[in-house]
Amino acid sequence: MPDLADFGLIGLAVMGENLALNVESRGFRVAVFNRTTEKVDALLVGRAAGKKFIGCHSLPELVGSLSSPRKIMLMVKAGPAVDELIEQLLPLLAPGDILIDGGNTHFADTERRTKYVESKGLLYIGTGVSGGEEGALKGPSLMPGGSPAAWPHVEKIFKAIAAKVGPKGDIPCCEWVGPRGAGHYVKMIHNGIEYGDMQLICEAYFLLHRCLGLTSDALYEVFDNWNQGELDSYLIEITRDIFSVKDDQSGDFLVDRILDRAGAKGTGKWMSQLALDLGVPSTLVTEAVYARSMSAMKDERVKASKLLAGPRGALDKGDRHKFIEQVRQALYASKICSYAQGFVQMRHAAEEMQWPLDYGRIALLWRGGCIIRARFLERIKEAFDANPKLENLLFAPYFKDAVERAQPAWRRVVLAAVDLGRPVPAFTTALTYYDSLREARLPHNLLQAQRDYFGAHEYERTDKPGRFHTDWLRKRRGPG
Ligand code: 2AM
Repeated sequence: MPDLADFGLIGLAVMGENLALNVESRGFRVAVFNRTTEKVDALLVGRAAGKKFIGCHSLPELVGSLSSPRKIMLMVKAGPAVDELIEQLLPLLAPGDILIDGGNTHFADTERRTKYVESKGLLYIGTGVSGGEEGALKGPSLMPGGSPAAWPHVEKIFKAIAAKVGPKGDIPCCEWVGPRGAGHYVKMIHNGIEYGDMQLICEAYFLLHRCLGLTSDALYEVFDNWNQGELDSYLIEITRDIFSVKDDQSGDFLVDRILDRAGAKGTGKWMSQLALDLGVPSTLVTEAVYARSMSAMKDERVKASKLLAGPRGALDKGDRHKFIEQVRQALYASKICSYAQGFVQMRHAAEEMQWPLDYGRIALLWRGGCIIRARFLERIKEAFDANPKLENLLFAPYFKDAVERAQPAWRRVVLAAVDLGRPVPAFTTALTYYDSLREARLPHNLLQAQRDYFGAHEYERTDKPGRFHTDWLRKRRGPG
């Protein structure tokens, strides 16, 4: 039956609609459904007019218009809507059919749903989709995980719609990530790294703007310059562009008119919560989430700015070029620590969840399409190619050398910020991470003594194996 569709898509909000148009544009016939069916009709007479679309007004109609095995992608609000749709679809589908969730889903839900859908004889994919509205339409980064048997059936379509990179522009930013929730976990790490990158860029801006007095015109030049070198990335590029946009009404630079109160949709928080659960220090994403929380406390900050004393310094303009270069280096070194933390968290999660992840290939998935796309991701791939068991990116020669080179400038910038009373939580926590990692002996010998003193938690010794308890009260020096 030549008229059956190759791919079904449910949920025609902006991301879903753009993704459906993307699939169709690569030569596939697409069947679409949306709960509010007016959206289906609007799409069919609008952007999809004259294209290979089948508009459906019910789930049975959608299922009936798909070739076998059916591939149905859900682009609906993450959470109960996905479970509801799975329940409605299961009785309509046949063994071997494939359900795909492309939403911003918590990985644990995808773990559970993969097992559930497989228990019903069907296949399931939870895929990260990054790149926003434009990425969805022109080529996102795709991070699919779930039932391995589903992959050969969707690989062609997924790779066709994904962003392409490489010298010939033919390498798709899409590879099978791993079983069950692995794809959504990797997408969450991507988003957490994005939080860190954005916070680091904001701290660089803050220092240059507030301490050095650079205006948007000058900041445009600085970011344009940074984008030519090792910081070359989408986020640096759009930051540069932001500094060129004026407010229509006032004629001022628009960024200066924007309220400094940030929102968040929650994936950064998930990464931070899961890092705590795993016991791994993903401090950059955590500081980035807290920094957004601080930003949201606008009223308290305005009050405190009049109440609490402290330096509010500026830098000597004479050192301008030197300071700009120091901030660039601090940003690069901090960014490396942030990615190191993200990959460490992924490795620990993969061990716990028993996902065989290929970290080099994951880095390549982020080279195009997505928000953190950057030149330096190739270096991460090379580091994992050289040592697939790499414990920390900072141990790879390229990153070790880069951070060592940037280190004097990085320390100067953190010192300057502390001195001038300007908060740079991500720069600071990155440096603390680096210094903690370098410390073969931390002060937690004392902490273990404290825990044993008040709670008999026992301690280990440096000179012999076993667990020990001391009666600290009896042995301590008496008062006076
Ligand atoms: P709607 O247009 O009918 O609201 C983003 O919210 C997308 O998810 C929209 O396409 C929305 O459909 C869809 N959506 C949200 N909750 C849903 C549910 N419980 N069942 C089906 N679609 C849902």
